[in-house]
Amino acid sequence: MKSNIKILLIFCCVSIKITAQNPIITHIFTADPSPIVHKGTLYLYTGHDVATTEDTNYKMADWHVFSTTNMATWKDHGALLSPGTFPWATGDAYAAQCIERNGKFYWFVSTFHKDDGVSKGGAAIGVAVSDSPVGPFKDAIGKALVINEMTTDNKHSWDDIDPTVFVDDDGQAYMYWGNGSCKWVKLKSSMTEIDGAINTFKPENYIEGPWVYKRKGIYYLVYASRGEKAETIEYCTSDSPTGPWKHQGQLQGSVTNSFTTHPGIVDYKGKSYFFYHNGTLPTGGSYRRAVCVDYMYYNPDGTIKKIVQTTEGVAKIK
Ligand code: FUB
Repeated sequence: MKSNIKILLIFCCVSIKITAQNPIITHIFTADPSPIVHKGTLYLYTGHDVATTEDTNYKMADWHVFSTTNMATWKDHGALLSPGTFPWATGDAYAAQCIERNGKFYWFVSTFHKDDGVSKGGAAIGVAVSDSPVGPFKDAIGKALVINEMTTDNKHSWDDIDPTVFVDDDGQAYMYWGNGSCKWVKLKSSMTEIDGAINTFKPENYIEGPWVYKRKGIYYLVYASRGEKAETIEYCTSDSPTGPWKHQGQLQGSVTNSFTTHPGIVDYKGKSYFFYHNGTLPTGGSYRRAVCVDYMYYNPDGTIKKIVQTTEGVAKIK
């Protein structure tokens, strides 16, 4: 009897200590994580690296959706969107973010435009829409929301990437994006039309991958920044979604074996989580990346403690 209790106690301790592992997705190469919580489930939208070990640039076939309710086991809902969904696109499937508004799910993606009568090509932003977080998704507009010709502050053709969309408490939606500079614009409530002029600014050390959100009255702009050898993550805060933004310094150092890293932030079941990618899967690298998650901790004044990257990941929750 006594030994049964001992076994039970050991079992309880082991199960309490169970953690997931980093990377969290291991059966395919994933990048550019974007989490949302809907009806008690955390949905994670990612890109999908399909470059070979010999390739020297990104090859990104499609976007996947994963879900979890315990932060340890992840269901792959498959490649629910690809550049092929957008008749105007040529690929690849660069960073994207899906958000819910009024029961519809809007998946803002960055990909590349065909050289046609509308654009001469280059990176562009599109929107897909669905009634469910796991699709089916269709092109919401039938054309790109942003094309390369709409922003001219950078000369390179891939500056219109990495959309992040945030809806403020008053219902006003904002989209931020950009490589080389951060751009923002208001969106109409349809979520598929731009409202007014595009604005451009350069947060300190900014490269790409903005992620904007509001928490306890503070607006946060988190982004991939210029590190010594590879990208790092820095962030700014503001009391307005339109700035001015106060630089708050580095949030995460470079990641292992990948030049890029990319922030995705969410609160779920009482804890704050920071998603990113690295290149640590076997045969991984800068073009064969893998999504990870670690805890994120706020100070009482709303500033964020530096992210500690771990291989054990976060604890399993109920
Ligand atoms: O995944 C392709 C590009 O690499 C993304 O758009 C950037 O944020 C960087 O992660």
